[in-house]
Amino acid sequence: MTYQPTPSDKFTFGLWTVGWQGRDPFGDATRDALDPVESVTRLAELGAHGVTFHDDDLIPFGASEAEREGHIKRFREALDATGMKVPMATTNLFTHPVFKDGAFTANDRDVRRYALRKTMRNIDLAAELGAETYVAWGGREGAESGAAKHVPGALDRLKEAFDLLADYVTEQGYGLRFALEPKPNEPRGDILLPTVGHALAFIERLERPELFGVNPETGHEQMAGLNFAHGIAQALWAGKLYHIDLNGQNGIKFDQDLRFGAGDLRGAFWLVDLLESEGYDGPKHFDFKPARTEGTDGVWASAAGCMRNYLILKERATAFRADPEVQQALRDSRLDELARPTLEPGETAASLRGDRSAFEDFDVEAAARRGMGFERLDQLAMDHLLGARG
Ligand code: 3MF
Ligand code: MG
Ligand code: MG
Repeated sequence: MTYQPTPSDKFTFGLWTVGWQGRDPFGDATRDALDPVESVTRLAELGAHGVTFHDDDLIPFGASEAEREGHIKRFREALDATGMKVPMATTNLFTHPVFKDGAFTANDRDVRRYALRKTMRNIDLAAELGAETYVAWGGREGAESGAAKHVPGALDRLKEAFDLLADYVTEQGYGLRFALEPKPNEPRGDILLPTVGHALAFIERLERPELFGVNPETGHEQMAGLNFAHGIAQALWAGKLYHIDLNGQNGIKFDQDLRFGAGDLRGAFWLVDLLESEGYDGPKHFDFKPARTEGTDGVWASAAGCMRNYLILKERATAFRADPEVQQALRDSRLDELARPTLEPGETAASLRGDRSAFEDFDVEAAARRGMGFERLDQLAMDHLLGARG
């Protein structure tokens, strides 16, 4: 295996990822700005399928209409020359100080109206460029202190914003769906819709829930100590995994945005196993930050590493599932029984109550003594992940 990605792998990168200059809360930029055209070209050479962007990644904030057109034209030309796609776009509603108290949920009403207009303008561009997904990460929608934000009221405003945007894409006839990106904190002390579960519940309160899914990010769930693969599994189960942000994170700490495969490697293995075995066919989007210790070569090396690690893990997960000993171990652990409904077809609460074998004659102690075989199963997975089998 060469682990050489091709566009059919559907790997995509945000312009802001490889373009990150290494500025952090304690230090200045360590790299020069990257021209989006160069990012498109280099990522195409590495085997990516496409790029994604925030409005301000492509068109510097405050650019005139003529400058805006110029940036879009050069970008389009690079896409045409390389065959790169733009499956997703998003809005920067967090960098400019005007958004310091949020965008769709800012206490200031004029800021909220401005945020909606900024978003609608970039939705038009996203649709023109053929995007299918519009991501919304509410990085500044939150608070640092209790009385500063009336959360039920803020959720009303968030619903109002998304209902309006859904009406807008419907009226315009754009084939766009929205993907909400949860994050527990950073940059706000606490962010609204902190986890996949919060976002899924919120979506059901919207007027057009079918237009909304989630864009979970590996590190965002892991910052809250959650099992990312479990969150993704629930999003898939709900039919709501519209997009995904892949990266690496080492446990509960600041948002590390490591390249995919770095950080929690076992978590990454189970994630790839899930995406591949459940047939997720959307873009595999990397939202990482090449470490600020790296020069330009290191940027491209870490982008290549994201894709390479995904392909290695895909190979390992496929070998794990195909291994006859694993298949036997799965049966020994009764995964086939889990797939079987608990009730017989047509069975009711009354017939269950009438089944003595389910209760009166059930040997609770014998069932309690059965081993589950999970340790052996997990060691087989570990052997595959470490390349010690198959
Ligand atoms: C922050 C993020 C964001 C979102 C992006 C897309 C800057 O932790 O993950 O990246 O992914 O805004 O909406
Ligand atoms: Mg992030
Ligand atoms: Mg993200």
